[in-house]
Amino acid sequence: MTKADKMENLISIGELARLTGITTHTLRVWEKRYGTPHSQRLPSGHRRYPKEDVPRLRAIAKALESGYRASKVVSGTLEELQGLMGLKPFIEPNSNSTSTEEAKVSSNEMLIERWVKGIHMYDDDSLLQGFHQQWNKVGPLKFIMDCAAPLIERVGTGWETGELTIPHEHFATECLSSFLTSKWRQLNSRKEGWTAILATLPGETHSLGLLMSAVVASLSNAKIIYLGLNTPLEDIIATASKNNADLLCISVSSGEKQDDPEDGLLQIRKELGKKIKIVAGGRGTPENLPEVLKMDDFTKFNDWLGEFENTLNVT
Ligand code: B12
Repeated sequence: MTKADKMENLISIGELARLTGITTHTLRVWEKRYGTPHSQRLPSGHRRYPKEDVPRLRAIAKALESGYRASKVVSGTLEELQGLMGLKPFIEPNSNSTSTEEAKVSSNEMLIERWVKGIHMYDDDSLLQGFHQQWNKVGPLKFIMDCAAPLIERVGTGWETGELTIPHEHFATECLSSFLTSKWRQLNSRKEGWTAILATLPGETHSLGLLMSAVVASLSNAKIIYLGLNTPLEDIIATASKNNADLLCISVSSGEKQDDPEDGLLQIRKELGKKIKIVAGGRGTPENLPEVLKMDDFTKFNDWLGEFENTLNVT
């Protein structure tokens, strides 16, 4: 390849930003922080990038949209990113039209109904395969928001109306629980960031809210200590203190058999140092507790985690 050919394959930072939707500022920050995308400098000092970087950076932009953190994806190869996200989102046309939105909603409803059919037939193979496919297609955050949460809701309604039995409900929650557990543990395999403890209060028997929180929290750099269901208050407090936790996440379902969540949360808040933030979610979470952040929406939780992480000064 001649020097002229090489130059023809190089583009400016502005052009790269235009082609990938990633701002020039972000591209510079990533190069400084992660060493990629790597630029060559012209004698004038201006940056030039190989055109071949465009598909990889588009894949990174897509992964960020799905909730992955920059630190997890910026250094990935195109193949790794495609594996992480599934190939399909990259070749789908970009459209914001109402009809596309409607089509998405109805196809999502059809998807949930297909899974409910799998639950009726106790077909765990097809259910788990469906979860994997959808996860790869839309990414973790959308999977939680658009698939897992609506499925749980739908199972709850099915149980209330008598369409689904208690064994169906147990079967569905077991399949989803094992799937979410394997996924958040995979995402959390890099255990070197700040520390988040995830737990439920004494008497809690519903775990899916906490598992979904674990998936979302795993998109950050946090090392997660997952205590799960029905944890005594003193153990939550001791674990958070001994491990210098930065964040404690509690999920409170609306199950009537648990101890009073307000008392539990107030006691934890009182005994933990103020440095440890507490976030609680789930429909049984009491309102307006001092210094307990109530948060139900996982997109907001994900955004909040990003901001919180910045205040901790970790990457
Ligand atoms: C799955 C399920 C079960 C499973 C739980 C399995 C498991 N491992 O979790 C099983 C079958 C065991 C079960 C048992 C029971 N259940 Co149940 N169950 C449900 C169901 C369908 C989902 C519950 C759930 O996981 N909710 C938690 C999350 C997913 O929902 P959420 O609270 O709205 O939270 C949202 C957000 O706030 C966010 N979120 C949650 N936590 C957190 C945390 C953070 C940090 C953040 C940021 C966000 C967040 O996530 C959700 C997103 O949509 C609900 C119906 C429903 N639609 O919720 C009934 C439901 C909770 N169960 C109910 C009942 C009554 C029971 C039983 C008492 C039934 C019985 N008679 O035996 C038993 C309890 C047994 C006991 N010993 O206590 C009732 C509670 C009613 C009430 N007000 O008390 C419900 C509402 C069903 C109903 N409509 O009557 N249940």
